[in-house]
Amino acid sequence: MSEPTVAVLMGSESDTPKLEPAFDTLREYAVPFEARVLSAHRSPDLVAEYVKAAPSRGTKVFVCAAGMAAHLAGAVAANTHLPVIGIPIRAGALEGHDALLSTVQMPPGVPVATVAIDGAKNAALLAIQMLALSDERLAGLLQEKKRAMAEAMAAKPPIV
Ligand code: RP5
Repeated sequence: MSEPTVAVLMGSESDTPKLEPAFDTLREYAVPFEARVLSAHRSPDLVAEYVKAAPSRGTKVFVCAAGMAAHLAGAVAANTHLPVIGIPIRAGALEGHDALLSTVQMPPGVPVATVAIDGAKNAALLAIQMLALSDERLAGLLQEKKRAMAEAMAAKPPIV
């Protein structure tokens, strides 16, 4: 099995359905990944251990999803020089607004590139765009997709 170039981490099993679009997108581009449940609050030592070992396993980008007082992406970013993309998950009484603010408002020095609430597909695409900086196959595929998107829009008939 190939090494996981992208590590997709989530705070709870209950987040899994929200991450399906990320899994589908990474598969579509044939990017090797693994997905793990690791909680910044429930298993902080495991998070640090996993993140520190990840570069030696071939990981280049982290995608981290969590809901409520989400701090998984921040906790991961605290332990690595690799890029971290955060997905705030819609969950609990505040329906993702809490997770959005916890994920996006990182203090200076420890960035987390935050996508929309439940924005798993864009998180995967952003990870692929980062990898494409040094991967011509991925760069070519991304360009093809952009062209196809523009063509599909141009082919739409007028509404009225
Ligand atoms: C967060 O709390 C998880 O990422 C999840 O979105 C939320 C609820 O977790 P569970 O109580 O369903 O495990 O840590």
